Amino acid sequence: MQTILSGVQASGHLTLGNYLGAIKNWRELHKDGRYRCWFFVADLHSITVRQNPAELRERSIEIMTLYLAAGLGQGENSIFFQSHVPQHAELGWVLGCYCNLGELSRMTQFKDKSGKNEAGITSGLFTYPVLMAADILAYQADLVPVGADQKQHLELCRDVAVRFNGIYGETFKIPEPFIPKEGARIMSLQDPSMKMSKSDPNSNGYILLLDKPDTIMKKIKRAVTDSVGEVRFDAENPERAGINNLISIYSAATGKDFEQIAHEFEGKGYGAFKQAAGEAIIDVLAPLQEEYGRLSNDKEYVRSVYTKSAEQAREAAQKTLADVYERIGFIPKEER
Ligand code: AQP
Repeated sequence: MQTILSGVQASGHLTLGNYLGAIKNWRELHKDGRYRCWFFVADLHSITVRQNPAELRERSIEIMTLYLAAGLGQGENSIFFQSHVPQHAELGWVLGCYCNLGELSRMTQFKDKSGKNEAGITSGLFTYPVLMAADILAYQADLVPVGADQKQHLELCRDVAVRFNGIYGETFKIPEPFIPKEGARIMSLQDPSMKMSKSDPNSNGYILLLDKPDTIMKKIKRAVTDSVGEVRFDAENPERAGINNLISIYSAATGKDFEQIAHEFEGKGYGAFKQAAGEAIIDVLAPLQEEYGRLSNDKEYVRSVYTKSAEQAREAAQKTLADVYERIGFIPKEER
C-alpha cells in the first residue's frame, strides 16, 4: 500500500483554492482505497506569521471539521494536528542541518510572503520548507497531493532526502508530487496575477468553503475580467488572466474541459458565464457545508478522530525518527 500525506496551514479560513488544489484530490485518492493516508492541520506552519491565539484555535478546529466533512475521516486514515506529533519538529531540526541557506533563499513563496511583510520576517518563515520536508519524510510518503504553488517546496524536500540518503544510506523514501490537472493554481478573483490565498486581506479575492451562496455569487460577479467579452481560455494573453481563472474554476467544479466551456458560452457574455460559474461553485460546496454543519454539533466525534489519529501518527513518525537518530550517531534513549 502506498502512503499519501498532505496538510493545510491554519493561517486563515479555507478557500476554494485549498479545496480544488488539494482537499478535493485528497478525497479522490483516499476513495481509491489503495493508499494509507495521513492528513494534518499544519498549525506549526501557520505561526510563521503572527496569529491571534483564539482565532488560531477556532480555525484549527474548523479545518479539522472540514476535512471530516469532505469525507476524509473514514477507513485507513489518520487526520491530526501537526502540533500533536512532536516528531515533525524534531525531524525538522535534523533536516535543517542538511539543507543549505542558498536552497532556502530560492523559494519563491518566501520571497512573496517576506515581500508583503518586511517588518516581521521570522526565521520560521524562511525555514518553513524544512519543516514541510520533515512532515513528508517522517511518514515515508510516496505521494504528496498539493497545488502547483507547493511544487518547489516538494523539490527541496526530495533534494534533502536524496542528500541524507547519500550520506547515511537509504533512510527516506523519495516522495512524488501529485498536482491536479484542473485547479492546480486558482488565482485571486481581484488580482489574477496572485494566487488565491486565505490570508489575502481583500476578502473579495477569495471564496471561502463556508461562504454562503449569496456571498459566493457576489464575489464571482465582482471578479475582474476584461473588455473582450468572449468566454474562451487564452493562456497567451496576460490581460485575460481574470477570465482564464474563472474558466479554470468552472472547469474544476464541473469537470468540463475548456473547449466544452467555450462552446457552452459561445455568443453569451460574461454575465451569463459568471452566473453559471457561481452556481457551479455553490453546488460543489453545498454537500460539504451541510456535512460541516452536522459535524460541528458532534465535537466529541471530531475530538476522537484527531486524538486517535495523533497516536497513530506519533508511532509511525517515531519509527523514522529513531532510524534517523541512530544513523546520525545519537545515543539511543533508554526507556525505563
Ligand atoms: N490558490 C491555490 N490554488 C491551488 N491550490 C492551492 N493551495 C493553496 N492555495 C491554492 C493548496 O492548498 C494546500 C494547502 O496550502 P497551505 O495552506 O498549506 O499553504 P499555502 O499554499 O500558502 O495556502 P494559502 O491559502 O495561500 O495560505 P496562506 O494565505 O496562509 O499563505 C497546498 O497543497 C496548496 O498547494
